[in-house]
Amino acid sequence: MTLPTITAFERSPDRGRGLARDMRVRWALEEVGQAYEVRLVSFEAMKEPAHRALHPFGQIPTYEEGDLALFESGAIVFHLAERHAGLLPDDANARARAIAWMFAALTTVEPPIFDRSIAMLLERDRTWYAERLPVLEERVHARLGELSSRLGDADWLDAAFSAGDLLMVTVLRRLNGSGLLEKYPNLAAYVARGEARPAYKRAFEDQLAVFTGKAPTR
Ligand code: GTB
Repeated sequence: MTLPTITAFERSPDRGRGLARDMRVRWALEEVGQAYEVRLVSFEAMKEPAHRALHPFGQIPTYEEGDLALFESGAIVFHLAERHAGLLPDDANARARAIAWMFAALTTVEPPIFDRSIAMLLERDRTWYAERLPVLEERVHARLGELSSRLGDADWLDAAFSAGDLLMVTVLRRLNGSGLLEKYPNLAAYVARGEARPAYKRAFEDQLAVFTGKAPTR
């Protein structure tokens, strides 16, 4: 049987820290127990017509399964969650709430976190950088404070771990080591809880192996 194939960076700029968005797809595949193959693509190849036929914006990750080709990490995770058990609850209302958390992760929490990262990565030499950074950090704090209040002392955003938590943890991970997440101990513990899941660890090791050139552990 042909396995689904995802694409990932041939050389990820994060040096194997699992910050590129193939990580969330790998994690979802591991959570549902679906074996997969990875095709590594260079920055040049991503912009070639062959890859753009899969991904209109010339990016990773993509997902191919039989005659289905998907792009957008959120859509891929949602597809996996719909086709396999383990990432969305059976109860219709709980399922709808988990999907709401998927959207919240990608459209409410990720944008300010991503904007801050991009500024730090690409805009440090701009004259307005010193003024802009605190504004961006304040936006991140606003979202973290709200999320922290909602999570409280619960383990996961709703009753059980779901695709909503998977996406939220991958989004918050980008703040690891920034000092921002650490101001919200329940969120830091939430991220650590996600990272402690066996499926997460397998996905992380596999993407790290691309960077180190070492064979994955299994
Ligand atoms: N909305 C799309 C999705 O969710 O799938 C966004 C996909 C996307 O941003 N892909 C990035 C990409 O292909 C990789 S993940 N970029 C190449 C390009 O646009 O030419 C973003 C990313 C890149 C690098 C790091 N890093 O090194 O830390 C982290 C995240």
